[in-house]
Amino acid sequence: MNPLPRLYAILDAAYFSDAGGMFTAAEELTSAGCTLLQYRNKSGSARRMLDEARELRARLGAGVKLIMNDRADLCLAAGFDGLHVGQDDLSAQSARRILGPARWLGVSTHNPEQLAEADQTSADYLAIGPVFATSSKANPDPVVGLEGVRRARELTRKPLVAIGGITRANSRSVIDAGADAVAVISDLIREPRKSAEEFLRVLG
Ligand code: 3NM
Repeated sequence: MNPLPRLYAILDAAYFSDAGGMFTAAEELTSAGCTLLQYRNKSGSARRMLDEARELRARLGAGVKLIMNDRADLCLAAGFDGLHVGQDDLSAQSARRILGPARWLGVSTHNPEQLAEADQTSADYLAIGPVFATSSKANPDPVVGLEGVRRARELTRKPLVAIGGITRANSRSVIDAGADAVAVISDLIREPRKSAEEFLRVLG
């Protein structure tokens, strides 16, 4: 896989009152220069998720990498570039069997043990979090802090994505602690274009 861009935007359907708002946000993010987006929808039906994912694929150029959260079937059906799985989703091995070798596979981890285990899989990148307190995830794991990012960096040579409570104000410290990229939900929502531009400026 190519090196990860520094900014990994997550479009969480729960933050948008309608799909149109999410599509507009996606277009603003990509026009600001964001090239990696994840579609996350923890409550929608499969049919609705596929419709929304296909619309994102159709609207965003081929230069934008689209990652599906959790659902390998919808990743393939929507023509997405990769899949992101958590600790309670398909295992990396099962996901890889469905995805094939070319699509990206990311795995969420929340402590050194999970990270070391995921490092042994065919995952293309690993995520560590929550780095800081977050209100975007139900029942988040304990905060790992910048120290958790440093520790994760020591444990893997795979590209490392930090997630959880990351903002324009603290993102540089997360990269300096060893993350290759930051994944962000809430600090991109209010003004997607402006926020993405500012993230890319501080992370550049
Ligand atoms: N996963 P925000 S934290 C989706 O720890 C997600 O793996 C996490 O949202 C993890 O940028 C998180 O608004 C929420 O804090 C990230």
